[in-house]
Amino acid sequence: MNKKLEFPKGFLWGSATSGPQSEGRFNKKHDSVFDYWFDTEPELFFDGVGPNVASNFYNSYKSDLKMLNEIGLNSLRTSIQWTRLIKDFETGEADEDGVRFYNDVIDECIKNNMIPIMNLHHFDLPIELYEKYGGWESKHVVDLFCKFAKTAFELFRDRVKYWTTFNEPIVVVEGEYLYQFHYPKLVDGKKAVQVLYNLNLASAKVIEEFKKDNLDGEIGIILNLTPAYPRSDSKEDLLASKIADDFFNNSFLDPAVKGEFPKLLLDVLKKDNVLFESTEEELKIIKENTVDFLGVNYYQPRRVKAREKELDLKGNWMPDKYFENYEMPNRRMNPYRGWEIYPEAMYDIAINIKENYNNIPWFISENGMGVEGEERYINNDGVIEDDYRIDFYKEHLEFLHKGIEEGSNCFGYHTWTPIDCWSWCNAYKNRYGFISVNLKNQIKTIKKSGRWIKEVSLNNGF
Ligand code: BGP
Repeated sequence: MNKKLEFPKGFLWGSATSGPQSEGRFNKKHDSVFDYWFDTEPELFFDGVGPNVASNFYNSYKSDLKMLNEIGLNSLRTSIQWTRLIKDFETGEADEDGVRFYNDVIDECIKNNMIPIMNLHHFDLPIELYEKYGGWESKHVVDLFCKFAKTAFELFRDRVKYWTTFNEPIVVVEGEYLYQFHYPKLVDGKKAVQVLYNLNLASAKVIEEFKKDNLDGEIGIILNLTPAYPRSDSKEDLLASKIADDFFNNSFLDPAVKGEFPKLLLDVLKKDNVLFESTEEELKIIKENTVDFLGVNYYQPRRVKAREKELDLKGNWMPDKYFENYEMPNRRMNPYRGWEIYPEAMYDIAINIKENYNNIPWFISENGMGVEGEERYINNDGVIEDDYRIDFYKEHLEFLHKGIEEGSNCFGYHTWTPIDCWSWCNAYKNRYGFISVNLKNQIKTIKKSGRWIKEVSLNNGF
């Protein structure tokens, strides 16, 4: 029998969701870019399902949070929607119903013995701010985001002790400005780089705001790290992989933890004439306002080789100029999501943070496996037997544990996601939850993995 894996005392066992993916649009005074996109092009969303109802959390948070307590979670991350909390974006004035709702959610979390971790941005920019100012292209929007954050801190900081500024900010850059998987689906390298900078600036400014009051509590950022693995040890492949790592991971990781951008990335952007516009004062804010902790979302690695054929960019700029992705022979795949499964990366991430990022406190803030058609696995008692998900988690936890044993400062493991939720353009195609949702009647049922995580959380290991 395998030896029991024991995790550090006080380890967070939990799960993550977001406002736009769980709440539904009920009583929301403003629309986010995703609300707007769905209203204008519903055919782009799997089965035509949008964010209108999601998993109905706005109406069922009390019973949902009770269920999460029932499956043993001791912590939960969700996000406060800018479009729900704020009535007036220019002043940061709060909406009454938004305040009531998030107050209740926080209180219910605590009542159910779960530490709330509150995130401030999960791809849900208000559409008005895109239309009026160009969204994250604008530094005025950076300042409006700080006003929203300030309002949230004033209202909820007495009970919320862990905050994060952004979830996966690089996805905003990739989805909206490079690879066309989020609205407005532009392909514009120069704007992409400015947005990358502005998001870093926004995170640092919010941290500055948070630290002003000298109250207790900690603030971090959630980054999706997709470690780049080079095809070979050739000089060319290694350089390609380093540039990919710098663009997709370190462009946020370095400023967040060390207060500065990776040098190689700056050199490349300068050489190609696409460096962002910055001021001395802003760079000082970034330098001085680094995170207290890191959240790491890990799903898949990136396999990289040097470019074999030059890309025809037609005058545009793309980071892909410097590398190509390739398919690792014999790789394991999640066929539903099209992502490689490579649990070993959990260890590599743990050691990278330990050795190159001051061994900063960090936790896995998302890890999970989306599966289509889970009804196939319903047993006679009506429970989905998702053994594949349990195996996936176990394997990833084994490699995480190895990193912790070697001294990496990891304080928790959150899966994506507690209750099957709405996943952007994939809508409800792939299910990730410990708890399933019947979309016809919103009935929620604990899956086998929900029973499993309860044992793990109780035993602080498995
Ligand atoms: C992460 C996002 C989540 C969630 C998850 C699953 O990148 O932070 O919001 O959606 O991925 O991915 P997907 O929904 O694309 O299957």
